[in-house]
Amino acid sequence: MTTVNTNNGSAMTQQPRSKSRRRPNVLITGTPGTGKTTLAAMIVERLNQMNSSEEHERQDEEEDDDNDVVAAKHINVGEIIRTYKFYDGYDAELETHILDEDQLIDYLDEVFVETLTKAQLATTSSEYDDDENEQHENYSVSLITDYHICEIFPERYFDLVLVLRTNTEFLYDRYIERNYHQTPTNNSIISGHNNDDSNTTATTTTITPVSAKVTQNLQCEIMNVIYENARNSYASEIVVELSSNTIEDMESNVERVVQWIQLWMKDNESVPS
Ligand code: DAT
Repeated sequence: MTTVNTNNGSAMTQQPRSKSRRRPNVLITGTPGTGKTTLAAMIVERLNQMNSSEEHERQDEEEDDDNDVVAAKHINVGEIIRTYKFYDGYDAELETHILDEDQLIDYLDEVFVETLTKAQLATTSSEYDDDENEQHENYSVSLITDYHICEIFPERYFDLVLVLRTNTEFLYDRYIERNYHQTPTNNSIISGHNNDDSNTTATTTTITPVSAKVTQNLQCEIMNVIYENARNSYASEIVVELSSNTIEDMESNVERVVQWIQLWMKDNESVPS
């Protein structure tokens, strides 16, 4: 069993091979703003860069045509929901759409099943000619999925579930940068209004209003909501918390996840499916 230590002292432990996957799938979850999308994109970029260099070395040796093989894909669930409008109403108080889970899972099932099926086809090489095999090889990818709700996905999708954790002071600053605090002007808190009869000059100080969404997200992080949901939805051995407060944390998380994926592949390559 292989273990990679994380930046908060916990460990990412190697689990037995999942079905016929040749590369592991990872879910990155956590409260909005903890860095899921950024981390997922960085992991995918790193894996594809590494894979591309290995491929070029191999092709140089074989004097083969240029043919980059993708090792990982980013499944940005929020973007998919927005693109295909998987909505089931709108919550005005939280200023957010309500997710249509059924439509989303139907869509993702196709992505995950198609990926697995094509990877399986690639392993039964005798049935296919070389060109076709090469195409199927392309589908032996790690799907790096990011979303703030983790309990809606079938367990079988993932080999590792990472829960990003961020101290609320960092999180609050990120929300301010994202303009999450902006609410209609009638919600603004105005103080220090100084107005007298002889002079119409007034001084006003506007205090940044905190929207319901910011409050809810900060509470969610304080109460460990997403970590608890992840622990209740997946085998506890595959759920790992990662600190995501600083750029250094982000870089070390990329390294550790990439290292974990490489070890997973090494440990599983000789195991029959
Ligand atoms: P999420 O996908 O969890 O909503 P994000 O990836 O969009 O979060 O990141 C939100 C912002 O925070 C974005 O401007 C990048 C920044 N950020 C993410 N992770 C960080 C980290 N570990 N340290 C500093 N900034 C980070």
